[in-house]
Amino acid sequence: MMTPTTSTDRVTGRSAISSVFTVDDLLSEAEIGWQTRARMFAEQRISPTIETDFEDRHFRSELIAELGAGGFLGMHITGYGCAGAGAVSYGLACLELEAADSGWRTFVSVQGSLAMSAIAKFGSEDQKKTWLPAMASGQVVGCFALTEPTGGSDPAAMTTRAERDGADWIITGDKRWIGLASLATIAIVWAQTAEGVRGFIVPTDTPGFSATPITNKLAMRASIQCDVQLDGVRVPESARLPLAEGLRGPFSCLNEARYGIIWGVMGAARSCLEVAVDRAVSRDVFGGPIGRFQITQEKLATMLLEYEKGVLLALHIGRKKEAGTLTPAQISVGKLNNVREAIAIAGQARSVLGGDGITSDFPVMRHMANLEAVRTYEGTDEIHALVIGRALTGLDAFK
Ligand code: TGC
Repeated sequence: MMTPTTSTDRVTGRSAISSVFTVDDLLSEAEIGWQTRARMFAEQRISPTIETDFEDRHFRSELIAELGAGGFLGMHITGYGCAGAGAVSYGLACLELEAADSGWRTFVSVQGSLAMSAIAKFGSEDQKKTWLPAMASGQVVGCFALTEPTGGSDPAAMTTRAERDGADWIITGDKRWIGLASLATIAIVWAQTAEGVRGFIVPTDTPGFSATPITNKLAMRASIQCDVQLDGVRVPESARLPLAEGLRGPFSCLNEARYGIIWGVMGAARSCLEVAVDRAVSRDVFGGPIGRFQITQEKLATMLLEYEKGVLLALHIGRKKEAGTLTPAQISVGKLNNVREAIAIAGQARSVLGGDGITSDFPVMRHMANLEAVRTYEGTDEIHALVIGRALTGLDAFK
């Protein structure tokens, strides 16, 4: 039986942080319950081995069924075996998982926000019944094949094509950075067709489908990202997502994943801040704890400010999502700000730790590396800045 290691400091971590800042009083009991369960899972099942998993490039797939049993896979989807939790509950779970490692929050994002959301939003009733319950339990893993090797920022330029051949479709093309593809049972593949972009549920054992893990990553080493080849992959019309028409389809799924990132990266930031506070009082320099120096305290205060603002921003965005009023530009505000500030917090934490900060004795360098990947996927800083710029000016500056 798992027991929580803390009972009163759910969002903010240790008491030194929560004594300055807590948002628990803005959360419901149900939300706190989801967060507590995610925290227990992260602390007890992910954290004990994460440094060696990261070092060894090892994704512990045996945890997938446990995440499913905990209700964390597609937890924001209602029906079809999914938990039907609110957006804030989902965000809090993302925060706790990413406090352990971005790779595990990414797994939950790819499975729930991308692959399962694509089916829930755009699938037929048959497709939902076939796939969603099995994906919610973790029995079936899905991946989301959108990005291509020439770059991920401009999906409108995708070269993967699906051509009609009688009652079937033949899909050909290359995808890159596709999370989980080598262990997935199905891939949601986005391809250009004569009628525009369409999505397909492709069983990964279909002849012509292959996935090769990218092994030379210096970030996200405890998770899997792949190159995918589709070489004349034949699927029936029943594999097409009937309600997905144009790029609005994959972009709607990216909105879901970007939302989870807004919360998740604050978990990585909290982990770094906790370590920095600990070391500020336990690491002696010039005859006493480094935390007695004003520069160190200024660093800790700056980290806390940005962490606190990031959590409040995530909560505000979460409430807007629950109200059904959240816009893509608001998601860009959250993703750009929170990833940027999480990276800054990790950098400040690293400096408080001195040379120890670059070792795996502490999680900080691992979080820093992971956050660089998170900064790049689901829309780079530059893309989100331009989405915000367009919302402010009405002018499109992408090309
Ligand atoms: P444009 O091409 O003109 O618009 C196409 C249609 O899409 C609509 N749209 C959106 N709909 C919902 N949510 C959004 N956020 C949307 N953004 C655009 C748009 O209204 C239009 O609809 P319609 O019906 O009029 O045709 O595109 P745009 O000018 O609106 O957007 C340009 C830009 C640069 C913002 C967009 O291309 C973009 O977001 N690029 C970044 C893509 C990105 O994030 N790629 C990384 C994905 S990460 C990944 O694939 C790996 S999966 C994770 C893993 O496996 O680990």
